[in-house]
Amino acid sequence: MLWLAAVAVLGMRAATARAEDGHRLWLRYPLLEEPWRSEYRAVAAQIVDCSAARQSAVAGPLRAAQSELMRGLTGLLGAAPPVAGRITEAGALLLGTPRSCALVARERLPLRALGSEGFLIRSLTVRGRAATVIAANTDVGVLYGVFDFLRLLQTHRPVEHLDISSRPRLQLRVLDHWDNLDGTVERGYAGASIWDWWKLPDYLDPRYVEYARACASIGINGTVLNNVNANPLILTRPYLVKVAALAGVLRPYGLKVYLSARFSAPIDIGGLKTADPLDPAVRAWWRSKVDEIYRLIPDFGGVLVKASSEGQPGPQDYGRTHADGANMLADALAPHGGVVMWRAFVYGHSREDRARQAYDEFVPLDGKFRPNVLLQVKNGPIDFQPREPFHPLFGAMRHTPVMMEVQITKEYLGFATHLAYLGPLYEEVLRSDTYAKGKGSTVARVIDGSLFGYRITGMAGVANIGADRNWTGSEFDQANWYVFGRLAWDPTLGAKAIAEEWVRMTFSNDPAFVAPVVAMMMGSREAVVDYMTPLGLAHQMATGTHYGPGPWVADNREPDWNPVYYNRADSTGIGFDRTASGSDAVAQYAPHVAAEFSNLRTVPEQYLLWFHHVPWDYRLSSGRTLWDELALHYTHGVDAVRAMRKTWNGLAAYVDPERYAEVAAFLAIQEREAKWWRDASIAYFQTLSKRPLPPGVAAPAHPLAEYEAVCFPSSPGYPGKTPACSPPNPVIP
Ligand code: GCW
Repeated sequence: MLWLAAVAVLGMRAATARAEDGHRLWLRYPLLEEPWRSEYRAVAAQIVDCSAARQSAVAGPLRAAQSELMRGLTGLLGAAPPVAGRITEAGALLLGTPRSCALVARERLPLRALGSEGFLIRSLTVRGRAATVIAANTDVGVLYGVFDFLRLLQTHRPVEHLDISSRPRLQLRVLDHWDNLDGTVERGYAGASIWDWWKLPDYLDPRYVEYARACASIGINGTVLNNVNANPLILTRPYLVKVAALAGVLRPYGLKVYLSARFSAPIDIGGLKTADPLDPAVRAWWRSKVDEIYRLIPDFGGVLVKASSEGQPGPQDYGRTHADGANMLADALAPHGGVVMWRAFVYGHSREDRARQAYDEFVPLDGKFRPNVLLQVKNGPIDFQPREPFHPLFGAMRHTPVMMEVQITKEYLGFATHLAYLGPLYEEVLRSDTYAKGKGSTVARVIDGSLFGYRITGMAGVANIGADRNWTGSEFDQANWYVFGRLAWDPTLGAKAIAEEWVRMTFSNDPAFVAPVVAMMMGSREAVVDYMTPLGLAHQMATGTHYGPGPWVADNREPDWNPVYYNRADSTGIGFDRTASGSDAVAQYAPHVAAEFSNLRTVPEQYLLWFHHVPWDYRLSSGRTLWDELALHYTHGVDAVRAMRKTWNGLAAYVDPERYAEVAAFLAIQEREAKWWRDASIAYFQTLSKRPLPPGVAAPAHPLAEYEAVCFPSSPGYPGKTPACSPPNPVIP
């Protein structure tokens, strides 16, 4: 009981002392107003610690669950509810598994279908008293149930007559940290890495527990600690000891640890002359390395591998296939129950169309992978753009589990300062229909395994987390971490409903705040698409940093690093012909989808320039020419940001001054940069289209040459690689 009391006291102090700096994410648990406080008090009048063996005293998910419940209720209700070993009053909260709690066992609840992570929350009568039971087959299921129950309270839902059961639809729900061992984060915009490798394993930053709580609260159950552009040192003994210490902190929250493995590690740190996956010495090295890892971390999740991709070493260096490489690692991991997440992000520069390559390389290998290999495929065929059609590998791998990788960090969507809620992006791809087995073969059904019967399923999100107080570099980017977890738990949930949950928990339940903010979030990603890459354009960002517009860039060594490679704009028109008259990448989709995308009349306009090279005077569904429509989209994007600013300006009364000011300042940055994007893009494309701007569309503020000269001596997320800039010209935006 003592620790419960201690947690309660600490929780209360914390709630009053801390400024609203965003650190508490969606787990703020502010004091509820009436009538909710009294209503919920009646349902949460008592916590019953029914674990006969006092399992809740042992560090683990059950203790985490009890402690979270106590923390949440203390904050929300204003006082810690009493804890007792048995039910003594109405409004008891009972949590446990049939094994940990006899009272739960006696209820004979329908738990079987919940699997090892699902939970049930039910209002019932126990020993003549009204009670709410949060039950699961496992302790971690109970933890997820507690977070769900607290979510109901935080969002003002009725809780008197509950009958909820929930289980994750995907097995691996993982964050991929692109964190380097020196503390930098590739494509990270929230400060340094949260992993303090220098002080590990001796010092365990309290942040690790906070991170684990936040992940568990949205069902994330795995974390890849290091960058896919991997430093092999992570696999050396000193680092593995640090990893084991971290794993110990994360374990009670159901989080498994994974590592990115560099394919050449046998050479880099093993002293071998080769990393050929068929070489017996190499195979033996990996087996013993993996055995060593499991001796230190018995529940280690497995490895993530970027190989033969973007300059990383891989099996192709030895004339072997991706399957040869993945299977070698899979064989080493299989005896321990570990998995290999093998990335399909591959491209070679000489190709006519980079969008084709992953499909061309991997489809012939379908069925050749070991059962513990998952192919990790980005949501679109190029690279986390503001909008891409779904990747053609979804639906094409019938015998190899395909998991989806999305980017939570906003490398291509304005870094941390642009407000872009990614729920609609994730939802759009999850709901895309691959037609692999006829209508209804959505990407969600591919990755949840129901379409092809995959035995392992998963979704990965490239984390947007760093050491900034608010974790993600901005308040609204927290929503992207949140929505990723919720959709990985259940890809059929709606982005809008999730946004609403998040707003209510993070800011306020006041309808006068919730409605406009949710609307603003739901439109925000489309605004970015409009001011950066409308109508199916992609990869128009400045080289390397990916900060700001660079549609004119043509001087990169590798053709497919150049925006002009993607926009293909010339005097006749703009867009990448991926139909049969061009690269024919469209043929990689199922015939129904290919036919829709190939046809200029049926291709959704949002993908128009992704699949077609279109004359400037081509008439769109609006009746306007492509050129006019393009200019209007850029302009709408800027207008939408202006509207977001206006909305936010009207909401100061509902938000604490700290967070209000941050969002307001970032929206001002976003407006300036959106205008920069619009102006620079229009200025460039107009030199090719040679057409006047439609009425109502303002001319760019500066001549093209000025936009082309913009160069930044440094920018975040691109450690050590920022291009030389002389003289630096930060005049625009
Ligand atoms: O989007 C690109 C990024 C790289 C990244 C790569 C990948 C980790 O610009 O920074 O490298 O994708 O996904 O491997």
